[in-house]
Amino acid sequence: MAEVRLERAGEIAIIEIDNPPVNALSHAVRAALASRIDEAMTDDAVKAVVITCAGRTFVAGADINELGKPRSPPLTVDIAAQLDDCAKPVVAAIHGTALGGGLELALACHWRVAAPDARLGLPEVKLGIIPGGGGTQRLPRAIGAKPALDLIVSGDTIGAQAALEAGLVDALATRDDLRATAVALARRIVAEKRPPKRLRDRAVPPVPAELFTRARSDAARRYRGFEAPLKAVDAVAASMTCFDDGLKREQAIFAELLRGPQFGTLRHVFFAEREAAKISDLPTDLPPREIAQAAIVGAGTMGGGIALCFADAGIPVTLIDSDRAALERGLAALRRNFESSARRRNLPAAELDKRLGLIKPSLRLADAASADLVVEAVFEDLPLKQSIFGKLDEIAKPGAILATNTSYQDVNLIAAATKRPADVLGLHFFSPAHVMRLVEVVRASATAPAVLAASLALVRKLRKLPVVVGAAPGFVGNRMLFERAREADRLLRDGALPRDVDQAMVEFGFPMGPFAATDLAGLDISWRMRKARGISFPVADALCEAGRFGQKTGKGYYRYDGGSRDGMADDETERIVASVRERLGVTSRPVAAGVIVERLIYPMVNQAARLLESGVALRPGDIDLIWINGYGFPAWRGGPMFYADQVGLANVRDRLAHLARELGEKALAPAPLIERRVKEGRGFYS
Ligand code: 3H9
Repeated sequence: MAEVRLERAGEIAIIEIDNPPVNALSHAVRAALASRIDEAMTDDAVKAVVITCAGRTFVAGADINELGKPRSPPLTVDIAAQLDDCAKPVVAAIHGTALGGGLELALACHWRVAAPDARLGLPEVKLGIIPGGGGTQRLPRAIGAKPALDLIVSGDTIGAQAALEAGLVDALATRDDLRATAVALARRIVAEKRPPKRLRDRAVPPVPAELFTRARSDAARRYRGFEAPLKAVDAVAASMTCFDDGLKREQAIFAELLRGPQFGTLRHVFFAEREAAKISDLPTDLPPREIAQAAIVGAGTMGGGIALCFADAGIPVTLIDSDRAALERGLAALRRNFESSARRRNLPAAELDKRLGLIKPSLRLADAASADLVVEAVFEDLPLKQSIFGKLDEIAKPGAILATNTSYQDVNLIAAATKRPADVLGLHFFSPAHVMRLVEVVRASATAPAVLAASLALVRKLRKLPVVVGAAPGFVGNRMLFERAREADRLLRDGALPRDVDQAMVEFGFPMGPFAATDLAGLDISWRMRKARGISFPVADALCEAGRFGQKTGKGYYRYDGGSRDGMADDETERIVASVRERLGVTSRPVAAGVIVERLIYPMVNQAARLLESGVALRPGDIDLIWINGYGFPAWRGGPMFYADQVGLANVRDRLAHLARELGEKALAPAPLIERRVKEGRGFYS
C-alpha cells in the first residue's frame, strides 16, 4: 500500500514516500504528498523539509499503469508548483533511479543530494511522450539547454557524479548517510538563512537558435516516424521563453502525445520487457549463482565484443584463442571499441584502464578452468563447436555454465557433446555485442533451471535484455529473419529493385533496409548455410556465385566504390537479377512500397505464429522485443506481433492467403494459430 510519512528530526520535516516497488507517483501518492507538504509548511516548528523515498529507489516516475487514463489533481505539475511556492527550503534526497516524474519532483525541490550510485534521467520519450511535470523547463534551467536537450531527446540517464558536475545535484552522499547528509544540508540552509533556490526563477543561459534547428533535423533523421523526440525538442526550445509560457507549451505537447497512438504502443513495449523477465516454470527461490569470473573462447568480432561487455560490467574475463594473430587482432579491435564507447560515455581514462585490465588474453583453452561461465564464440561450424564443448567438459570446473553464442545451430547437439548438458545453454548476443541490447537466452532440453536463472541474472548485469527462447534452428529472431530474406529475394525476382525494398523498409522505420544490412553483414555466411541445407534463394545465390559478398568485396546488392560504406545502385546487380528472372520465367512488374512492407513483414509474423504455437517463443511480447532490440524494428510500431494486431490479424491472414495463392508458395499460407485467432475474433494480444 502506498504511504507518504512525515517525521521530524528537530526542526526538519522528513517526508518519506513509500510505494513499492519503485515509488511511482500514483494518484494516491501525489495526493498524500501534497498534504504532507502542506502540513510541513503550516507547522511553525518546521524550518525546512527533506523529501526522500523508502525501498530500493527514489521515485522512478509517474505510475505507468495510470498514465493515459483520466487524471485527477493534484498532478505532478501541481506538486512541482506547490514546491516552488514553498517558503521553507526543500531538499530532495535521491537514491536508486530518479526518473521521469521522479526527477521532475526533485527538480522542483530547492536543493538535491544524491547517493553516489544514483541515476537520473527523463526517459519519457521511450514511452512516446515527453516529461509532463515541468521537466522540460526546469532541467535546462539547471544544466543548460544543450545538455538538457541531449538527455530529454535520448531519454538516457546520467550517474550521480556526472549530475553533480552538470549542476543537476548540489551534493553527493554515501548511500548509508544519504538521509543524514540531506538533513545536515537542510539544517545548514536554515542556519545560514538561505532563501529557497527555485529553478523556476532562473533564466536558461542563451544558446544560438541553430541548436534547436539542428536538433530537430537530427531527430527527424534519426527517429524517422517517431514523434516524441521531435516534440521534446519543441518543448525544450520553449524553455528559452519565460517559465510559465514554456510550461504551457510542455503541458500541451504532453497531453497531445498522451492521447496519441505511439504512447500506447511504447507502453506495451515497456510491459513486455517486464513480462519477459518472468519464466513461469522457474522457481523463484533458486540459490543465486555468482558469476565472478568468465571466459570467452574465440577472439573474433563476437568474442571480443562479448569480452568487452563482461569487463564493462566489472567481471574479470579470459579471452581465449588458439591462434596468436587472431588473439592480437581481437584484442586490438576490442581496445578500439572500448575506447570509442568510453569517449561517448565520458568514462575517465583511469576507469577505462581498470576495465581493460579485467581482460586476460590466453592461447590455452585450459585457462577456462577457473571460469564460472564460459561463452564459446568460434565459427558457425557444428563439429568445431562440439569438439570445443567436449574439451570444455574436461576442463571447466564443476558447476560452471557452458554457453554457446551460436546464432542458429542446434544447442541440444552442442550440449550432447558434454557429459553435463544440464549446464549448457545458448547466449545469442547480437553484433556489435557491446552495442546491441538483446541476448536470446536459448534454453535447451536439458538446461537446468538454476543455470537458466543465473544466465538471466548475468545478462541483466551486463545491462542487456535477456529473452528466453527454445533450441530450434535460428531460435526466434533469425528464424523470422530467414523468412524475410526469402521474401526479399522473391521481391527482386518479381521486379522490385534493392533500393525500392530498402527505402520502403526505412520509410517504415527500420534504420536500414534488408539489402543494405545483408551487404554489411556479408552474403556468404547465409549462402554457405543455405547450401548445407539444400535451400536456394535464387537472386542471393547468383550474386554470391558472381563473388558479390557485400561491403567486404566492394559489391553485393549495391556497389561500394573506394571502400565507401554508402552503396550505389549497380547495373551488374540488375543484370544478374534479370538473368535469374529469365531462367525462372518470371515477368518483371513494379511492386508498390505498401506491398513490399506487407510481403516482408507478414511472412515473419506467420513464422512467429508457428514459433509461438510450438513453444519456441513463449509470448508474442518476447517476439516483439527480439525484433525491436535485435533487428531494428521501430519500437514505436510495437514489434511485428503488435503491428499485426494493429493492422488487424484478419487482414494479415487474408493477405497471407492471397500471397500464398498468387506466388504459389504453400509456406505463406496462414499459420494455424493465426487462423484460430481470427476465427475467435482475436489478435495475438487479445
Ligand atoms: C513519467 O514519469 C511521466 C512524467 O513526466 C509525467 C508527469 C505528469 N510505474 O523494471 P523492473 C514496475 S513516465 C508503474 O522489473 P528494475 C514494473 O512494472 C515514467 N510501475 O525493475 C515491475 O513490476 P512487476 C518515467 C512501474 O529494478 C516493477 O516495477 N519513468 C514503473 O529492473 C519492477 O520494475 C520510467 O520510464 C512505473 N513508472 O528497474 C521508468 N516502473 O514486478 C520506468 C517500474 O509487477 N521504470 N514499474 O513486473 C524503469 O525504468 C525500471 O523499472 C527501473 C527499475 C529502472 C525503475
